[in-house]
Amino acid sequence: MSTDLTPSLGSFTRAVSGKNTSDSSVHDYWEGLSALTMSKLADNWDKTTKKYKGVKRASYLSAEFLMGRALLNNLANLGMVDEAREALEEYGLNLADVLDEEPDASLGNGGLGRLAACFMDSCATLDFPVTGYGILYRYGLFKQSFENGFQKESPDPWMETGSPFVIRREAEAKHVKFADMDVNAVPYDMPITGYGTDNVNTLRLWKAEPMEEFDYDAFNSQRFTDAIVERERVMDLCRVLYPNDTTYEGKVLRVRQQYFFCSASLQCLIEEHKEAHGDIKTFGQFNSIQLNDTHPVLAVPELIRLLLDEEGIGWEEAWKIVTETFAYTNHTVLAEALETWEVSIFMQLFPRIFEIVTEIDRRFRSELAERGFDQGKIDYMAPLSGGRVHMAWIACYASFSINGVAAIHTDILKRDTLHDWHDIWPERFNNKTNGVTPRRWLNNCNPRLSALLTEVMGDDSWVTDLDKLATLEEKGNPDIYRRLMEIKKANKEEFAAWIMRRDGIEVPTDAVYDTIIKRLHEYKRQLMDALYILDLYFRMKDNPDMDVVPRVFIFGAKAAPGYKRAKAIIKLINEIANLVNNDEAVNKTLKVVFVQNYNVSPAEYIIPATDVSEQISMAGKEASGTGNMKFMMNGALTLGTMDGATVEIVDAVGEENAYIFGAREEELETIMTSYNPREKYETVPGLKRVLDALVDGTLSDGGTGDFHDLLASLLDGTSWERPDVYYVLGDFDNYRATRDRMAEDYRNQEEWARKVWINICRSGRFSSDRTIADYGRDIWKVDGQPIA
Ligand code: AZC
Repeated sequence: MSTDLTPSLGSFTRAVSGKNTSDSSVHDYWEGLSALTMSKLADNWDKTTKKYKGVKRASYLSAEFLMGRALLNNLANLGMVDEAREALEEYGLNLADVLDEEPDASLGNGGLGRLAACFMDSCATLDFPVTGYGILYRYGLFKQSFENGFQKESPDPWMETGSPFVIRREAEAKHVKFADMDVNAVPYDMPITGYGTDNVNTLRLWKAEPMEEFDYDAFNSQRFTDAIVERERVMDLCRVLYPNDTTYEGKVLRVRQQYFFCSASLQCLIEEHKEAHGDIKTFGQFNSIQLNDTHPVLAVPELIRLLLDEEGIGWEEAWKIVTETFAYTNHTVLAEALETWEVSIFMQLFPRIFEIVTEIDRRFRSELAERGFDQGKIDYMAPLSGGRVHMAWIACYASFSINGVAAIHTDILKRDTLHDWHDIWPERFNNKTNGVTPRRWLNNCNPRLSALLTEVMGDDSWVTDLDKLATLEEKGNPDIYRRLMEIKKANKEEFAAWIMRRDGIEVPTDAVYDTIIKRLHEYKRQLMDALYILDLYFRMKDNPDMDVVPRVFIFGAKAAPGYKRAKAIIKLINEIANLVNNDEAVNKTLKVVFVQNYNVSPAEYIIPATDVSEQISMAGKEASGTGNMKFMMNGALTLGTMDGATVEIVDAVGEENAYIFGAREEELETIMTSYNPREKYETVPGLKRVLDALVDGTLSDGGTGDFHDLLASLLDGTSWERPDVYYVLGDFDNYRATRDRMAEDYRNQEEWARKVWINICRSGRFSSDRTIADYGRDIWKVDGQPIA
């Protein structure tokens, strides 16, 4: 049957391929369908953009937006999925294959960047006048592959030939000046469609270009290469996303990137504000700017600069506007992530900004002195101290709101990381527990479960009101439980087919899928997960009759290229996978799968298929986590520590519907003062054997010495670090017992499914719609502005 879309899909595909439809490739169809989708949203996008210019609005400044793929999300929001599927079938194609042609937009490292993407989705769905501002990186996060079990990085050129979902807006370019170069900042806009609304919001990503296409003087005077080199230097600015979510390399370039997108975004906001309201002095009444961690904090001195130097207003007035405008979100308590920069970088790149920071510092110091603070405290908290600029302190001083991303995290900020700030300005502090969008992370990635929820509810209103799932809980019955397990099984089959297609790996589907997917970090303790698997392997070898519930252990993780120990852990997991998967005595029961190049779109296959969600960070270290929420919505049970938002998940479902283990945050400080990992090594049954396997020839690190170092980090520490700072060996025994118990519980399918149902039905509060409604009401003071 021919549908409405068939002829236009043909036209768009011909237009992008320059071929007839039968010679067009699957990729051409992806581009054609994407272009067709853009044509459907264009008018509403334009309308929305115009509407937002006149109202109280918010801007989300973020160095990272981990958007993933756009086509399915846009089709779903436009209600076009079925039509698109049918139209493609007319041309002999299936939708899944076409969707798989789209490269992920990986303009982010991990949680922080993906959160920004979920927020964009919720803002659009709530009709909130919120625009995202970031950087159009040419290369997103590196592509990961495994060579001999070692991580190898290669570039990820995600839009080398353009992207159908990114529109260049040449006419709105801005001029960003550095002491040593002038840059043309060209905005590239991405439409952000919402679900059940006509509004289309915008994510604006800035690209750095030379001011002139070419330096003709240089060219004419034979300095041809100089002209090229200068061009490349400017293009370098946006070339790459720094592949590290806690510490930073390439400092000068990193600071340049930060200033670049902050300046361009602010120029744009000021211009639009003046157009709509005339008076620059009301800027703060019409604009809230959320600083996504410290990366965009240069927006603070830059706004002052623009107000002083371009708008001609005085310092007092400018500072007032600043403090009405900015709000700061902290995403981690890891000390190494609080950015500080050598003052020399500021002096070299932008002396005027340095002058302004110096003045902020002077005023801050005198304000604190007036409040009676001693010099030591003032020096510690000042924006400028020890020859460095402290970005987090600038953020805390300038912002009217400071928030953490889960209740426990905000408590730790108040009590510990930012307690001096909390002492002075307690009213600025608030918690905004993270959330994830139920469109991408349930409705689109898990159509089977979504159909069941819609059927039981009688409509799909849960997609935009996830709290409604709570009303389904009492409808749980053996039939629903059986269907939940069938859906999970079907999702496992889909995952298995995908990983076979993608990496040629075979996985059984009649097993517990037990998953850990997140950036590789010692505090996240993927190592503890790996040690468990090795221990289970040895136990099974010792007891051939041991009755073990079949398990597939899934890993997905990238390590920062310079993070040696994290890379050693990747190699270790791959070695354990080798050992287990190739041993006939266990490989009918256990399978270890390390998914290469973990990213947004692999997560969309992995999460719906997973039974067990591993959230095993050392308590107090994971600010929130958002994977934990995605798993919960998709019916995985949490195996975790009381950390981040897992605490709130347990609060929602009850400890009896989750598997919680390990030392608590409040006891760890005391525990760690007398902790001796060697004692665990000697006394916890099985632990010695597992740890010895790292260095006794059972597992090979390819002669690098990496496993030796790994073991030493657990048992001996280094000159700069105590042993086992993340308490891996301390929590191991409890983790093992809990994980074993969990696997045993899986045997009772109906009881398991009942817990799954409770988890799904109580996941409402982890929708990013709830989070964004909280930001909108408490921080930004914005309302829905529907265009229709
Ligand atoms: C992450 C946190 O580690 C994670 O717990 C949280 O869920 C996420 O932010 C979103 O708030 N942090 C980062 O990705 N990066 C930095 C620099 O904190």
